[in-house]
Amino acid sequence: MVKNSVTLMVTNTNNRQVYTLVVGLGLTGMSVVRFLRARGERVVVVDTREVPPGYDELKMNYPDVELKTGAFDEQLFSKAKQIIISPGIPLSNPEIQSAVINKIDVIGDVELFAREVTAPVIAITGSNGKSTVTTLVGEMARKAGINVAVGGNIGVPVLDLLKQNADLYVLELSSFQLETLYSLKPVAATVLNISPDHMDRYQDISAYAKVKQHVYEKTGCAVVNRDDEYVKAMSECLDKVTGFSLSESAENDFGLRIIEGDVWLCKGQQKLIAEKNLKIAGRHNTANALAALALGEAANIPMIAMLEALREFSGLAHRTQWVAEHNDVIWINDSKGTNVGATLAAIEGLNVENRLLLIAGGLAKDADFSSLKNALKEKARCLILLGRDAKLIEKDLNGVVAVHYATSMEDAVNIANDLAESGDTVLLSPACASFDMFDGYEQRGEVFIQAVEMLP
Ligand code: UMA
Ligand code: ADP
Repeated sequence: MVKNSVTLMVTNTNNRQVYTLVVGLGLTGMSVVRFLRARGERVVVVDTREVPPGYDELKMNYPDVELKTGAFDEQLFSKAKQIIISPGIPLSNPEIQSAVINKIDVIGDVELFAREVTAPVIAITGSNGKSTVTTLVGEMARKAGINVAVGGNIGVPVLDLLKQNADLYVLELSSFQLETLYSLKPVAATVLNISPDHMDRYQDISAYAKVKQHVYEKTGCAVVNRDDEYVKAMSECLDKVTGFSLSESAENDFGLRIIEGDVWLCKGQQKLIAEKNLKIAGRHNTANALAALALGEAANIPMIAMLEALREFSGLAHRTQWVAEHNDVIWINDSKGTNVGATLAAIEGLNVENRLLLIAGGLAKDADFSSLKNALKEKARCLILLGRDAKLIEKDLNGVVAVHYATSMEDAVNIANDLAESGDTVLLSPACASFDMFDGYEQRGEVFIQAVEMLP
């Protein structure tokens, strides 16, 4: 059991305490503590979790930093000189709301980063494809010999990147992070696409899209998905725009052209690389490649290096990752498919008419699964559901495909193995978050892979 510890603090003349309040002690909160303590600032940390993830590190390395766990104490919020909020805490939280009313600066870690960074930044958001594009742009820069740092929502908190003293920063930003970011001026920024996600945190998809749009506000070049209605609407009032599309490329945009029977990624009329020479599969990944090229060009990464990186990049683990071929059945791990749009893209990227067995389910985040109906009708033989919200998925799909229930990932894999016939493909793409059964999507994917490897 952790002991809550708050001591009496010195107040300044405004009756405000001279401390910064760090809300949340996960990856972000811990990086904020490191950053602020390195500047000698006084820091108090709060977290509703009894034993937050950063607990041991804080006690070991910063024994002087006060930590209060459990229910938030409004007094600590209203007396802070500044509040740095972790992305997992919504701004609608009542203690945060009253701090805002009291005119206390409430910002996120990325805002602190933005106030500090001097090198150019590329900012990437969207509902799906963020990590793929962020990694790819990082690889492109590396190929060009640029001292680049890659992080953000992808895993390394942005403040930790500053130590690398990079010449270019490539950041994946979530909508949660964008809610508390005000002064970042990215050399290039993109909203890759918008489809429903985190509907348990936003009122509706428009509210969610509006937060994502924020990334374009101060950018030197807005990279815009011309195929996405939400993103297209965002671009109407922007100055410097480069588009990308899976249709024929307009003058200075990135797009596709068919040249002598092959599909080419092009800039305007200029052909860059044939789609068949990409290692990442599926049209959604071609869109990701086009977005990465547009972002890289805006940041002056040489085209030759970008194309070399594209030829080599084979994608990230847990994203439509080929796992095995077993008894003439192909097994694919798309554990990072954590919302309906991602799962739809994964299914559509497979050439499996009526030969698909989909394993899905977990935490639905208030999603509506009915947009999977057509793809499942066309491609799937059956659906194997697991996790807390499995029943909600079946309800939304309204009998469009046969449903089986599994009690664990191992059970799901065994059921799929029993049902699969020669030539079938089994895809794990849950369309849900994993935290009801796993530590995260990585663990869910690993358990799936292990279960497939154990098959007789
Ligand atoms: N939490 C509490 N009480 C608290 C603080 C947090 O219950 O006082 C809960 C949150 O509700 C959340 C969890 O703890 O469920 C983690 O929240 P956090 O803000 O402490 O998270 P960090 O460990 O700082 O990780 C965050 C991102 N997590 C979230 O936005 C939820 C990580 O993205 C990111 O890699 C990391 O910062 C570094 O920038 C993860 C994520 O799931 C991968 N992101 C969402 C997504 O991609 O869909 C947005
Ligand atoms: P994010 O970081 O936004 O979650 P990832 O690059 O990790 O995105 O990909 C997560 C999943 O989203 C993939 O497994 C795939 O199913 C799907 N996906 C990837 N790129 C796209 C895209 N451009 N459009 C739609 N879905 C995509």
